[in-house]
Amino acid sequence: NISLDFIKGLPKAELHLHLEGTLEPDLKLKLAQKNKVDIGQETIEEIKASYQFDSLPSFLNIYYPAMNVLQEEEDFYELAMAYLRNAKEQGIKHAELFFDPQAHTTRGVSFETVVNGYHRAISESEELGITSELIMCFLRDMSAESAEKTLEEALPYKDKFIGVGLDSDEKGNPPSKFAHVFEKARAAGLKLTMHCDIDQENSIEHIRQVIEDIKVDRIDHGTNIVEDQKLVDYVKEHGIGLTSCPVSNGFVVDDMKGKEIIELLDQGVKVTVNSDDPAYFQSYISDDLFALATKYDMSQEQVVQLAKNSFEVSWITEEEKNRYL
Ligand code: ES4
Ligand code: ZN
Repeated sequence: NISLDFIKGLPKAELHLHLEGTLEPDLKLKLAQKNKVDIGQETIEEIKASYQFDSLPSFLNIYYPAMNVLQEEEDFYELAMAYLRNAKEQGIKHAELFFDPQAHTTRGVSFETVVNGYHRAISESEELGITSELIMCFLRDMSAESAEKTLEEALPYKDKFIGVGLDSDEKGNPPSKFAHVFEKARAAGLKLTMHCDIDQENSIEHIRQVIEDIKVDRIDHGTNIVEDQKLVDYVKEHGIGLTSCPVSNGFVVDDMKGKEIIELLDQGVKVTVNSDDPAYFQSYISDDLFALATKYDMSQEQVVQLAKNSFEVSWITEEEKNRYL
């Protein structure tokens, strides 16, 4: 049997984590008081009780309004630093972290405030023994024009992030809607990844688009790919990684999708385990690995392979990978 301590001790990379999803109730309360933002709750217990949902839309309806407490550069810095300190305890050696600029610019916080705060934190992470990078996500339930505007605004800061991603509500918002802005991001030298959420409408068609049309470097979630062997063979041959989030899956579709994760692992696909929004799902990366390993009675070799995969499909250099593999 695998212990949580064994899992915490395994060197890991976190590749699917939304920085805004690391907002713990205590920091939310502190920032609300500092910035004089009325969040509708007055104690940590009340905030904890408010973090309740049973589907993706019900989650997103709590998640985005919570961000109102993030106002100043220092707030973004503090949020990311709190995550990085926790990451060290989880045995994370490298982290590629999503952030959602549109969730802030649409409520009057400047892009510069967001990116400078987050970037200051990640540039200090090496003092904790962790390397880290930022990935800028577009909100797919906003327009393609808004994504284009966001990219344009972000390009002067492109040395501060390594790639672009796509998150928020997938229903009715296929990857193809963002093909042009992703093409521009690639031309600017950025890496590409997109969410293909669990059990979405048109799931296989969306996965096909991200692979064949957008030509992403990685896929976030995407485990429905097991339904199409040709696509499985393609990601396997091209070393395209899948970033799975079992505890998050458990919340949004009531199934960790362990069967699919293990099936892909057994086929040699570079699938990884990650935490998604740990403050909301109350599970940091080692908890995700432990929950999965325990529920599906995984072998030590399988768990070690998941951890190795996380470095293999990360965007660190080959030389850095050799330190971990
Ligand atoms: C997310 Cl769980 C989930 N799904 C889609 N977008 C997201 N952004 C943050 N968490
Ligand atoms: Zn996600």
